Amino acid sequence: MPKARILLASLLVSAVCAFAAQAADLQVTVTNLAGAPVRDAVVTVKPAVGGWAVNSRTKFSWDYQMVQHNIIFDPHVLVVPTGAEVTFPNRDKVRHHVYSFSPAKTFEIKLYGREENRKVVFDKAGVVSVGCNIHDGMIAYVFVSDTVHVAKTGADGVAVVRGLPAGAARLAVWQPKLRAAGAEKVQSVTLPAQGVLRQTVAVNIRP
Ligand SMILES: [Cu+2]
Repeated sequence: MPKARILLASLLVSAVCAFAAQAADLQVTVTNLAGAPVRDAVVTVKPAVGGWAVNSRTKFSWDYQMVQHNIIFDPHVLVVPTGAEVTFPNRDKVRHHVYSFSPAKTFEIKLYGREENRKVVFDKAGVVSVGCNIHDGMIAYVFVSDTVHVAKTGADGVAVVRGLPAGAARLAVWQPKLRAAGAEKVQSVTLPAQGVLRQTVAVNIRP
């Protein structure tokens, strides 16, 4: 290999390494207007340059599962990558009839009983509202994400999105009770080359 090409190759390697090393984490605290933490808010970050879309090898670290127990769906908000297969196990003694009319995924799992498991593939990005035909109070959401840069807030209102490239990005916070178009609040953010950027987003939440 000519020397110039070796040099170019090693420069490329170091450029890739530098890119990999230069990644920041974004820690978002979501609160309501009174400053109290908001759980089940989904934080999505879309960098203007770079970032990763989900693909068939994407695997989030949690189960793609929405359990029914005590006549509720658990979790209330489930985040999955586009294309994920979600199971809906029934752990109740009563039967449920799970459905959605959402454009991102319209489906119906007809009456099924205890310890029975059903699967649905979520092939389109978007928010899918899930209900039960028998129990009106049962409601949950499958947030189908086309980006890997996504996280959900816990009871402390905190979500951390890791491994983000430096520069301008679009930060979106979605929560089912958020008072805004699409139940989403969007703002721009500038990510550092490394370290943790902490951001608080206050949202108007319906009681
Ligand atoms: Cu039910």
